[in-house]
Amino acid sequence: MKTNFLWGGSVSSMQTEGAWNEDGKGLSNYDVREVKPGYSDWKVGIDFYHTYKEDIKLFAELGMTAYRFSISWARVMPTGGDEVNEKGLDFYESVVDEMIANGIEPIICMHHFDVPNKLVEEYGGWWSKEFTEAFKKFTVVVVDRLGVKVKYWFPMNEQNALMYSSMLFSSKDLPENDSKSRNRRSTQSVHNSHVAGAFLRKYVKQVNPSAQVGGMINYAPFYPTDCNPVTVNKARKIQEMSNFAALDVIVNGEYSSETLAVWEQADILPEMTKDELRLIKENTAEYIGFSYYSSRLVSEETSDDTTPEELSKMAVAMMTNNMEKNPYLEQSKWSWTIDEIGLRTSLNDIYRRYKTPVIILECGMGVIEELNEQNTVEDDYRIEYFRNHIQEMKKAIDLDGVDCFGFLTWGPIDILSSKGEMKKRYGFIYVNRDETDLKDLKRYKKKSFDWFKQVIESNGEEL
Ligand code: BGP
Repeated sequence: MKTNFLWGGSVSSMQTEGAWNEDGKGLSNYDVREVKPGYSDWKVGIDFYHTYKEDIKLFAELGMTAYRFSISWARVMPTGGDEVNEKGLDFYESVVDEMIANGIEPIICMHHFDVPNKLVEEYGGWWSKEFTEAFKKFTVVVVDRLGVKVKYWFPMNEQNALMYSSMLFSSKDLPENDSKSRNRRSTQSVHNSHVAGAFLRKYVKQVNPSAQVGGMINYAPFYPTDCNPVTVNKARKIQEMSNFAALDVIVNGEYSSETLAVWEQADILPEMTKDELRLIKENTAEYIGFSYYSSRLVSEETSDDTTPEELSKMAVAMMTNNMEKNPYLEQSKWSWTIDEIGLRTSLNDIYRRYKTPVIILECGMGVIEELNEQNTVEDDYRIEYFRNHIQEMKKAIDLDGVDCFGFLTWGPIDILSSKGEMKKRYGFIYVNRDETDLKDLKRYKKKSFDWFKQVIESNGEEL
């Protein structure tokens, strides 16, 4: 392991910050979302907006050397128009300063699915050119303020999710049965997001040539359930379109021939100008970040339609805990398979194809937990989970020659899940609240805190 290997954690703005209507923040698409019974709203999160100094102290005590977070667009630009909220920028600058003072490298993800709601009302989502232009303005404002202080940047969380989802954001105006229009919206969203991502990389480098600009996807290996060549080819094709279609553009600056063929066949090619394609080609990623949670199965019955709408059905199956069970693997309570060898496979798949340094930006397992009488959680399962995953990562580095420069866990401190659950806990630090009762929001170290601290101190030697 390299001596400057980054160890740390990742979060997003809306899952942590709270302060939903404070200091000039505008309404985001999350603030206006319907809250289903048993889930939390997004108003308080874990109150990081007010507790960041104490939280960063805890992260420093844990030994973390990197922390990846996102910028709430509506906190910085309340309506997504030209108005800038200086207090929002001040907040992020203080967070960055605090991290640097504590020896923690900030890694900024500009966009983690939360946007000013006004933009959604006006333009719908990523398929709109106006929306994409608004993102560029947001980028300029944030990079002008933080560009010289922050070394690691990337534009979007799990950029391939744009491929999966025709829902980013409102598609209410489209008839249910009009799948061609939905697919076209997805491919246009994908393309516009690549334009936006390339713009961010270009602008960051302009402001700070020594910064490192990357890209990020969610990676899952797709295993064929049998050796029938039909199944094997389906798995390959789904893997190609789910994982590599986005990475090819992010890292090589070009759409793959397979992506273009699939889109052409389905008559869903997006509009792409020469200038946009040049921007994409000239501003590729210097590192690849990915989130890793589980592997997936492809069987003979799986559809080999790899248009965005079909791929999104697979992603939805995962998010709704409806995945096919792999008989060789355990699953979490949310039916996500626990597959540490899949992490080694993923690292190899990505590094061999792109020969570009990689960083694991999310990894973890959601668990229902309660504080015991000693005000801690005996989370031996988390220790085991991370021990196994780190061991496999080390094999990828030491035995397979992968250039991996960091391991960041998802939610090093308990945060709201992507759907707004508090019971799905990932952290080394327990936060005392549940879905609807905010309690006192106090932080408590779990047993895994000391274990991960020792892992970092020994640079991955003592597991
Ligand atoms: C990733 C998202 C995160 C995060 C994580 C865990 O896909 O980038 O926002 O929440 O998944 O998912 P969940 O919170 O649903 O357990």
